Amino acid sequence: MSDDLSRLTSSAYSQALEVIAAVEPRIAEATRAELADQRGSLKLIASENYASLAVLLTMGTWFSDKYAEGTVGHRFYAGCQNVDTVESLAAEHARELFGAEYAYVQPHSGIDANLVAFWSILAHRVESPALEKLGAKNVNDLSGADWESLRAELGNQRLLGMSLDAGGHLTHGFRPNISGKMFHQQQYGTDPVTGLLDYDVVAAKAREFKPLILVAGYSAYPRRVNFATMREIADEVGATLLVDMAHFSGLVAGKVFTGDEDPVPHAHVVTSTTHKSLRGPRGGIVLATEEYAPSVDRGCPMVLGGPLSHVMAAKAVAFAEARQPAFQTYAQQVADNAQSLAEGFKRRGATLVTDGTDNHLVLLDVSGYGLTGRQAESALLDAGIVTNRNSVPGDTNGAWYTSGVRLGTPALTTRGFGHDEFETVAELIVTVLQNTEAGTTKAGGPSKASYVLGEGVADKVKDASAEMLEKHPLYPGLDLA
Ligand code: DSN
Repeated sequence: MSDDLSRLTSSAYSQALEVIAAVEPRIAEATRAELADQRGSLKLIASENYASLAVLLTMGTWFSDKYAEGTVGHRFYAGCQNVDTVESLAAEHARELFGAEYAYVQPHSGIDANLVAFWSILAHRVESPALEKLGAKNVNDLSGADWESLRAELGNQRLLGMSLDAGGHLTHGFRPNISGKMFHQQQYGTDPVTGLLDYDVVAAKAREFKPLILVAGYSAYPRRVNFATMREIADEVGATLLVDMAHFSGLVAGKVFTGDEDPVPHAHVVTSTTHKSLRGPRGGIVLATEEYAPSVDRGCPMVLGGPLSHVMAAKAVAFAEARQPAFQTYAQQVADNAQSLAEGFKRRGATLVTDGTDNHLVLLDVSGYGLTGRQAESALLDAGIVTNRNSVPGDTNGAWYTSGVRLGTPALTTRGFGHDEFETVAELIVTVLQNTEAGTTKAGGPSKASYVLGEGVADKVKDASAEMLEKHPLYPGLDLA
């Protein structure tokens, strides 16, 4: 951004915050504080990033005020001509970016995108054939008995996905999530020794369970997936392959994952968030083949509330950014930096799930330091390092305390961190963990939450981070002082 534009943007933000402060000063204050916190800490949450100012600014407009349930040219409200422009453009950019036959840009989040995908697959694979058999045009034409039998059939389908502790997402059939309640679900894990996906085991499970939907994709698996093989497995058992690429869509867009590692040519339906490695606004998308397009298109109002038109506009801006060659350089750097981080840990004797990474994230098993994930996460936060605790395969500490910490490189790569900085990040994290001890409960027993961080460690680590953070400022030129 040129100096002139930076000055204008700073001034625009300062004035906008004054407008907000005139109504609710505490929100203006929290907004300033959030920028200061994000600027002053090492953000290593694998699912977070920093969207560009163009993306952020696009979200703050009057498109927020418009209702537009339905689809382009087919709305349940009048006056949607400008929303149509926005939605068409966002979908066009998404199709071009990912080489997809069809793109649906309305989902408000990744969970919403997965719900749209589930119901579109159910509509296409179960509802439509049932209606055809009964000679009905839509469900309203069905008699009470036929409707009840269709409802029972819709509720009797099977889904096979990756288990949460192996790195799958809670929407991939985890029992406490709606996906685990909507479907008869089973899950596949990873090899107990290597921590890697074993496609023969997935295939054997699929043959035995015969799912309607095979879900591939992950939130905390530090490796790439062969989607061509997953499609072969799906085809063999008659399943629809749904890939949730929420975490790694930036690496797909940036052409780091190509061929068998690119889900789009292999899956029937692909879902994603738009704010993680893809670096757009918070939201979701669904990509699909022409075959599934009509049922995905029914996402709103079947599953979703009215589209967030201001966010769809920001998606269009973010996708336009991701179509630039610079995004490919960024995505490659995200993967290279994850390698540097993993190597830095390994040299310092840390234990990594799967012994490394080949995507954007590293899953550190902290049990060797005598800590739970929760204790490690809290101690790191004290030292200005923002991470999230995460289960590791076979975790005995459960999903609340966990035994791991998940670390991702997308955000700090956006700030310009490279190999040397991630080497230092590994060093700082290991320093914190080596200097943290598990605490005790009030009654004096072992605690999974409390911890004691060695004196002076947090300040030492913060000083070392400050040097790197100052060298790679967040939103350089944006001065809100
Ligand atoms: N919250 C996202 C993540 O951190 O992976 C997924 O729900």
